[in-house]
Amino acid sequence: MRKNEEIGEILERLADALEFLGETPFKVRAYRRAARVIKGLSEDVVELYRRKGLNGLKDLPGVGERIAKKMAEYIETGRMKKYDEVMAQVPTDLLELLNVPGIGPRTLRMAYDRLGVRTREDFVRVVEDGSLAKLPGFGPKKVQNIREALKLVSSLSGRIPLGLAYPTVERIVKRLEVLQEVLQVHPAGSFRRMKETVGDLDILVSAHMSDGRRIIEAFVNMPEVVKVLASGETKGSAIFGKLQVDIRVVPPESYGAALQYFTGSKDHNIHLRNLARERGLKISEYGVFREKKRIGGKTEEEVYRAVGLVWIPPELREDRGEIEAAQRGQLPRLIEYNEIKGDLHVHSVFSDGTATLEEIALAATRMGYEYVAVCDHSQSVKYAGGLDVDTLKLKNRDIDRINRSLKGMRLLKGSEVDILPDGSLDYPEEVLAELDFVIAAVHNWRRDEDVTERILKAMENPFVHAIAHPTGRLIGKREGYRVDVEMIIRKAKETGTFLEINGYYERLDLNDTHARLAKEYGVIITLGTDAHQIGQLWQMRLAVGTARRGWVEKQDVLNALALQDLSEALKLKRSKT
Ligand code: DGT
Ligand code: CA
Ligand code: CA
Repeated sequence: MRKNEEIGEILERLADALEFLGETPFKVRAYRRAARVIKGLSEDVVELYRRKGLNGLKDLPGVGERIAKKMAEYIETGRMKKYDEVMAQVPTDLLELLNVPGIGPRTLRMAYDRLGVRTREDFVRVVEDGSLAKLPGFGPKKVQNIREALKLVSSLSGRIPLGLAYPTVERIVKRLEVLQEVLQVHPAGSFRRMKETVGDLDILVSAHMSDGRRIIEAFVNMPEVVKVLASGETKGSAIFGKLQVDIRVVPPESYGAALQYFTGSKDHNIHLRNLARERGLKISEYGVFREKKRIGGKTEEEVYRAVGLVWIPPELREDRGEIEAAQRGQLPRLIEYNEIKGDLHVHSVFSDGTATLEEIALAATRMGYEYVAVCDHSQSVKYAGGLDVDTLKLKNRDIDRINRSLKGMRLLKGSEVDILPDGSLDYPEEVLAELDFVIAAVHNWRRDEDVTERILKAMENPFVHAIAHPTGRLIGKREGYRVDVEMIIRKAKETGTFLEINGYYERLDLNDTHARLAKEYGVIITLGTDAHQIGQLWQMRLAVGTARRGWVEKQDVLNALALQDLSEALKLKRSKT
C-alpha cells in the first residue's frame, strides 16, 4: 500500500473535521480536492517528493503551497500538526456518522450545538425521539431518510468492510516489523481469515517479554490513534480512526499457538481442541500440552501436527469441512495472489474512472501483470459516463496504439456492458465482437425486481464472457437485487460463462459461499478489482481472499492464465456458436 492512500485519508478526515468546525467552504473543498488527487495519483507521492521536493507536491493539480507543506511534514515525520490539532477539537465518534448517506457536517453541527449531541448514541437518540425533526430545516421526511440510512449502517453493527481495514492493518504491521524488538508480527482474527467485514482487529507480536512495553508504546503512539483504551506490558488496545485494534505480545515459544488461537474462528478452534482432547492433549493459546508438558506451540504447523493435520490456511478456518478435508488429505491448494496474471475489471477516464489508459498500463506493468481489461461502462449507464459506440471505437484504437509500445503487458479491450431490462445487451453484437473481454452486469433494477431471468438471458449471448458483481450488493449499504445465485451458477456452467468475484471493497460478490458453490459446479471464476483509480488496484488482494474463502484453486481462476491461454479461453464461447 502506498503512502498516497494514507495521506489522502488524512486529508479527507481533516476536511470533515474542518467542515464540522465551521471552516470556510473554500478551505474545506481545497482539502477534499487534494485528498482526491493524491488518492488517484498514479505516481507514489513519497517518490515524487524525494525526486522533486516540495515543488513536486505543489505542482499537483489541486494542491497549493499550504497543503503541500502539510504533506511534506507528514512524509518527513509521520505526523501532521494541523491534523492532530483539529482532531483534538472534534468528537471523532460523532464524525464517523459522516459516512452515513444523508448525514452531513452541518446536520451534525446543528445537533451538537442545539441538542447537545456528543456521541453516536446521542445522535441516534435525537433522531428517534423526534427532537432532530423539530430543528429548523429538518422536518419528518428528512429525518426519516436519516433514520433508514442509520438502520442499514447499524446492520453492520460496528463491523467495517475488510477493505477499509486493510490499508490501516498493513501500515500497522509494517511499522511494527521494523522495530528491533519485534521478532514476528501477524494480523490475526477475522482479518487474517479475510472475512468480508471485521469487528475488531487482533495483532500478534512475537518478542521477548521484557520488550513488550516498548512495543506497545510504539503501537499506541501511531499517528492514526484517536483513543488509547489500554497500554500495558503485553497487551494494548487503541482506536485507529474507526477501528478498534488489539495487540498482544507473546514469547517466541508460544507464538504459533497464540496465532492459531487468535486467528480463530471460534468454531474452528473448538473443533480442533476437541480433536486434541481425544488424543489426550490440550491446545491453548500458550501451546500444545500433554499433561503439564509442552510438546509444541512455536509454530502453527506444530499445533496442527499435534492432532495429525497439516497446516490449514486461515481463510478456510470456519469449520466448514476444512478439518475433515485435512484429515482425508484433501485440502484444496488455494489460489494465491502471486498467481494472478492480470486484472479483468478496471475503469478508465473514458467512463467514470480517474486514470488514463497509459496510467493503467504503467501501474499494471509495475504490479507485474501480463494484462489488464479496461472495462468501462456502456452507453445506457449515463450516470457513470457510459461510452457510446463511437467513443468505444476511439478507445479501442487508443488501446491498439498503446499496446504497440508496451512490452510484456497488454491492455485488453473490454466493456462492462449493461444488461438491459429485457436481458438484451447495451451494445449490438458487431460492437461486442470487437472487444477482447465483455463482462455484463445489471445496474438498474426496479425495487423488488427479480433479475435472475435477465442475467440468464445475457449469459446465453455468445459475446458475454462473464457476469460482473452477480448480486449487486454493497456491504453495509444495500442488499443488492433479488437473484437466484444457484440458477446463475448452473447457467454459467451450461453456457461456459465466467462469474466474477468483484474485489471492490464494498462489493466482494460472488461472496465466499457463492464462490464455493460455483467451484463445485465447475464454473470458472474471474477476479477483477472494479478499480476506478490506480489506488484501488490493490483490491485484487480482497478478491483473492474471497476466492480462497470459497476454496477456489488456481485451475478455477480465469486470470491465473497467462495471456496466450487467456486469449484461447476467451475465444471458446464465441466459437461454439
Ligand atoms: P470479529 O472481530 O468479530 O471480526 O471476529 P474475530 O474472529 O476476529 O473474533 P474476536 O476478535 O472476538 O476473537 C479473535 C479470535 O480469538 C477468534 O477468531 C477466536 C479466538 N476466540 C475468541 N473468543 C474465543 C472463545 O471463546 N473460544 C475460542 N476457542 N476461541 C476464541
Ligand atoms: Ca477480531
Ligand atoms: Ca479481538
